[in-house]
Amino acid sequence: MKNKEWPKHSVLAIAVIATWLTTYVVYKTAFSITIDNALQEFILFLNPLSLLLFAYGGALFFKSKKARNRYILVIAVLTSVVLYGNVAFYRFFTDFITLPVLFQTDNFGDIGNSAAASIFWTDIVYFADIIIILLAMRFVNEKQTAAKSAATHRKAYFVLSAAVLFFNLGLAEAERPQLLTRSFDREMLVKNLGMYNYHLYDVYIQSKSQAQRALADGSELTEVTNYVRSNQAEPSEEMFGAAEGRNLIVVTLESLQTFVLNNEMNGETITPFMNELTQDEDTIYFPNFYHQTGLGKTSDSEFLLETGMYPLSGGAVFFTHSGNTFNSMAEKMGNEGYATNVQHANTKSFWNRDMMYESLEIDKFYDIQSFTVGEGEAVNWGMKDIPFFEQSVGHMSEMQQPFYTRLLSLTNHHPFTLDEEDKMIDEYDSNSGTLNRYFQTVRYLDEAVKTLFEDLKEQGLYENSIIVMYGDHYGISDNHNEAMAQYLDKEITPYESAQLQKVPFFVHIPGYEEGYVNEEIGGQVDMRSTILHLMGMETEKDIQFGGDLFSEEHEEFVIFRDGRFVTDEYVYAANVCYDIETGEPVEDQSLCDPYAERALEELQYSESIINGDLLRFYEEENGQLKTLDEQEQP
Ligand code: GP9
Ligand code: MN
Repeated sequence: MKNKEWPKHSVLAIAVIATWLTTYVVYKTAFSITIDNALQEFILFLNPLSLLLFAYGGALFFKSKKARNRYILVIAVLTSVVLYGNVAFYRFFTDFITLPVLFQTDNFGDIGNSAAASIFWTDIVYFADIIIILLAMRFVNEKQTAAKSAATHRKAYFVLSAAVLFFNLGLAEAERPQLLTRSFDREMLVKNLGMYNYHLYDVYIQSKSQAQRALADGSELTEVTNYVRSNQAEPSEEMFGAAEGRNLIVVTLESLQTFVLNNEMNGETITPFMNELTQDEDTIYFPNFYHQTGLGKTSDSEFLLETGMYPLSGGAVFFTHSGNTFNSMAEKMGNEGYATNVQHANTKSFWNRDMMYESLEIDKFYDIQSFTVGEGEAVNWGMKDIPFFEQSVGHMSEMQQPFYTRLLSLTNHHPFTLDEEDKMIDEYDSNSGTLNRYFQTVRYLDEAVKTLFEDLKEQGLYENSIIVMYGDHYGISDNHNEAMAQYLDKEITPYESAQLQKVPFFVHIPGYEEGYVNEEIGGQVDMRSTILHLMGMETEKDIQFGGDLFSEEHEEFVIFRDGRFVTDEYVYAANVCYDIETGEPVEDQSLCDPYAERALEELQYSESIINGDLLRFYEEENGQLKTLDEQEQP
């Protein structure tokens, strides 16, 4: 081999290929990454390449072979450390490393210990690329001219690397639209961008939020607190404490919009059980309730519920600010002796829930690992709602009481597919398969809610609980307006589209007996104070933007995350001020101006709290700003 002359840059090429293949083999052996089709497999295979080309490409700038080899080795070691670090971490946490886990000091002990326990000498195979590279450096005899390369060659090399990167990003976008703006899930990021690009992206996201945090000093809070105080609504005397001491069960109804309730599709009832609930003597049903989520979808609705603050306009706050201090509903319930948890049959890293739930002080997360998915019990995104609810109730019967548990349903999720045996009504017939199938999955969700109520009764958990249910966000986007217009038999104007953002909100208190339909206009930001007051807990010292829907002083003013809003008189959408009754633009368009200004102001206050992590400067017990020495050091 010594005598044979290898082409220029052979060592570089070998290094790129060796680390690329090692990474792919590690993907396939050390992690369980779900692959559904050949394209996903191809993206997974391709994704380490772009970063490796760039990183190893630095070698083209070295004059001496020795220095160049040293550089290549440094890159090989760095990439191996990143890769292997994730392998060891994954063994214990079934998740990929994200910067905040390394910096959360209370995590540190855990990580150190468990990482150490997860290291075996056979792991040397994960460093196979380094061994190959060392051998190449020793035995590959490159042409003598193989020193620094010409500038034009280098240029071509980096253009090619960029092309690989964009090709990869293009495929990722096709496979998972809005991956970067929404950052769904670490597994999905690794799967589509690759381990190395994912870490760069993670560093970018985290440092951006850290920089904003570092600039805040708490003084901004005075203004925010004044605003919040001046808009506060006194709890309703009648409803305050109506569910005191009971277990609290909050059910997130995936993608459920209000338009399907008390409605028919080709003569068939879509939600028979929930329709009954709207008329039930133990239920207060809110038909004029809107979702306020942004790109973070379900996770944004959870954020609204737990914090009474608005999510962010870009990206999911669950991802970007999971290290913040919050004063969540779970924390308050926990302080009153409640066991708090969330149940959701999905991977725990989806929406970064595993990290965010710690910050929200939710005691326990029953993720997919806590459920047994039997034969035929999975469809679409995972476990079907009926067995999911059944097992969730099983968990409840083991919980310390009183508990606050949240159930996140999943079957009624885009693309709304079902097994034949679960289809209880026909498809609709329009040009949108999505809308056509939606009615069937909604019907299934309705059935699942019915079984949930039955299961709770069977387990003796019903009487002593309060069940709150809300739709998390729209299921049918504006892309299906034509089909929607056909179904609703009216044109979908911006006004109608805003009205379609209504999601159901139910408050069900067994034994209440005075149920009614509450026409109050409200939104998800109101859930926190509404529920806490029902549980008999004060919120007057809390920093939150919503108000108690039962309060006389509740203001009918719902601000959407994208700046649209609804009041008792107007609907503001697409920069037009509509009359809420007629759906026609009002003559004097300036009537919406004062609200538009306030909507913006309120969203900005909420955003400033999140970006500056301002609640770390706030003492929720006494409603005061923390003095300088009480403030934790950043
Ligand atoms: C995923 C589930 C659905 O865990 O919450 O998320 P979505 O896409 O609706 O935000
Ligand atoms: Mn959702």
